[in-house]
Amino acid sequence: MSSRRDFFKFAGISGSAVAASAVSRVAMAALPEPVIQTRPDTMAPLVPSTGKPYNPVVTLNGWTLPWRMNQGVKEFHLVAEPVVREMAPGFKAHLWGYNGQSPGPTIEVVEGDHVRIFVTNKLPEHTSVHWHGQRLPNGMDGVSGLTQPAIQPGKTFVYEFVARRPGTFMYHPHADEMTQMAMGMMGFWVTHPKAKHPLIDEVQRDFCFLTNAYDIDPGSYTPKTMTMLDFNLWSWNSRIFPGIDSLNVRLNDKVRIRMGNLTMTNHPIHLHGHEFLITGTDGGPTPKTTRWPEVTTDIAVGQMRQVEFLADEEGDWAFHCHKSHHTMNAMGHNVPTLIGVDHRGVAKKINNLIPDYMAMGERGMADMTEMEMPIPDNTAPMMTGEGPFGSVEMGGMFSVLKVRRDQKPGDYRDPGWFKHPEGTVAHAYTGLLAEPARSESKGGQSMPRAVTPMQTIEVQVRKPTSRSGH
Ligand SMILES: [Cu+2]
Repeated sequence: MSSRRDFFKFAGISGSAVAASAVSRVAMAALPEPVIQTRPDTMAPLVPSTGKPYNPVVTLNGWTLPWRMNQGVKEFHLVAEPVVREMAPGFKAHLWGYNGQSPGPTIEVVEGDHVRIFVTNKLPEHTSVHWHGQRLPNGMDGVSGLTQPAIQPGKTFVYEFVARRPGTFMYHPHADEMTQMAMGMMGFWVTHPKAKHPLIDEVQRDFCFLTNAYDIDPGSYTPKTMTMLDFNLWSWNSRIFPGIDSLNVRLNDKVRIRMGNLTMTNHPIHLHGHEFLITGTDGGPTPKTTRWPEVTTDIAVGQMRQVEFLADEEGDWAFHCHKSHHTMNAMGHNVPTLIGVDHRGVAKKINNLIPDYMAMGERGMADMTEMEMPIPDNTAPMMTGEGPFGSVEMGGMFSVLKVRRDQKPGDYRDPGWFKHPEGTVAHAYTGLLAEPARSESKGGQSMPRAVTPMQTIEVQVRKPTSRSGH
């Protein structure tokens, strides 16, 4: 865990690094020191030491950007730059981000705050920052070409506005968006209410993260930015399971999770063991009359969702995107389904030619996690994560909500795996097995069986190939 003092220690190092770049030392002197984070860990919430008090958020595998008060104005300094992000232990990606990480740091302010954000561009191309969901003067909206000239490499721009409404927001470039978002440029923004708000409850734990996606070939480091839909890494805050930290809470904590989607597809985010309410969107807190219980909420592209629940069930509860391909890491999709196909003979023949060849999937894909298949360097295994009962067979957008009775107040370190009370874990049945009864009812609403046996039809599907083939 890094403290505020550590942040400024980093700032000292990074300050000189920035000054050495294209931005002149004189110009930088008037700006707040840029604070750089070098670690992908979930940092402790940044408790405000200046400005109005609030309950800070926990950014999953991320951190909050410190600010300085300058005559009543909250000043932040974002540095857009190439970064190396560890997406999971043993797997690093060369991304673009802000202040040393992708995503950039979370910005936390209070409703009514006068905010000034300096944005220094250390990318090889121009950029801008759009403050998604904010009420602000049109010229501060960050759409390059439309509301401002783009920020050229080496230049610093200033954005300034009053955070007018409380809620859950994000920021991202509005310049060469396709490239810059595919490279990981984005960040979270939370505006806390200035006083007790009728639609914003106090919570003990307030988490936030962005969903993002990358297409990085196994063994390589840089995302393919032309990919439109077929990404191979589905991440939360540029981390993939088992690299995503668990969400640790105390039994009976009121918990809020804020999520934003900056990928190219929707994500139905699903929580086990609890029901939640949608208490906010990027449009603000939802009216109480619109809230109903759910266990999955679909977050469309460009949307934000804020969910809340009482963590009143102890255990290790899975929390993940419900698109099963989004809980897998890098894999090829152009392979046929081999379930039920006995291809052992073929595998043996291929093995004679290619010793490392592995025939996969005749009993499903789970075998993949058990076999030690050789993979190129710097590649995340397809499905991984070791749990107390074996492989979790998950990757990508997957984490665990850990609800513990004995979590000490104020201590939200990972408590390890849940110790299940005796007799509360599903187990192998060892008694006698009766033949399952097959329903063959002739009455009621069941369809009568055909008198003559139906003709067996074999379906052959052939892919259209060249015209001469048919
Ligand atoms: Cu998903």
